[in-house]
Amino acid sequence: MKFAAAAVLSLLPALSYGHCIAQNVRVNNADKGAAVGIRVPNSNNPIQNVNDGSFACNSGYRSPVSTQVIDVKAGDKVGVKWGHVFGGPQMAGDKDNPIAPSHKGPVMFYLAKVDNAANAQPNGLKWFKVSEDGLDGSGKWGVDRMIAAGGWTDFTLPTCVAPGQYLLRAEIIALHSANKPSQAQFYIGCAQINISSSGSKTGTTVSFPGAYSANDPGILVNIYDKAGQPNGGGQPYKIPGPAVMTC
Ligand SMILES: *[C@@H]1O[C@H](CO)[C@@H](O)[C@H](O)[C@H]1NC(C)=O
Ligand SMILES: [Cu+2]
Repeated sequence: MKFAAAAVLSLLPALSYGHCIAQNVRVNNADKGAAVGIRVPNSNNPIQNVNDGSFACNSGYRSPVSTQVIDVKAGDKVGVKWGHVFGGPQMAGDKDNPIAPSHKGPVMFYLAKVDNAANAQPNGLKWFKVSEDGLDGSGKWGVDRMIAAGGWTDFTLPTCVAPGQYLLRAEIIALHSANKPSQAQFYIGCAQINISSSGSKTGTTVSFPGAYSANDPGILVNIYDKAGQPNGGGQPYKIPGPAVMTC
């Protein structure tokens, strides 16, 4: 019994956090497979410092990192799958898969042009936003829609985006404790994609780290109403970062 109790106790911290990991890519709903064309961190712990040196693409990847670059066309629906741990659930019936439902917040995608997506270093790149999904009028968040979709977050690649190789940065911010400084949780993963397109555009570019401040209104924020419901309290939610590019 002693051993069993200790084993249960040692599981508790992992169970109570309910974090997540970006781990698959799909194109027009075709799943490319686990850790294919995406750099998957070993740990599901969030980054909480907006100036963290790994804020662009996370760090501590599962080995070997995929050398695949996924072909996509402008106008395609591109998705990233999130799970509580690598593979999805941590155990049978895991209620924190794909992420703990408490972890309300926005979902975003950014692109950065690179020479070779298979081995591009994520730091020092110029990122532009291609998608964002925050709080809707019914009090539902991007994370709620991610959970409803079984961990998938998809967006449509703008038809006017310039062709070439890119890192695709998928990001979720969990805001359940974000009323206190440095308690917003950033989950980040980068996919390796090759865009074919007749377009020539990018959006307003920013740096990671650098684009966000710890006290941005979408990062230091109380998302609860007076009754404790995580619906934004009737206030619109200001998604961090630049505007989504337009064609
Ligand atoms: C990227 O896509 C173009 C157009 O389809 C193709 O010619 C090129 O070989 C691809 N590059 C990589 C690295 O996949
Ligand atoms: Cu968490």
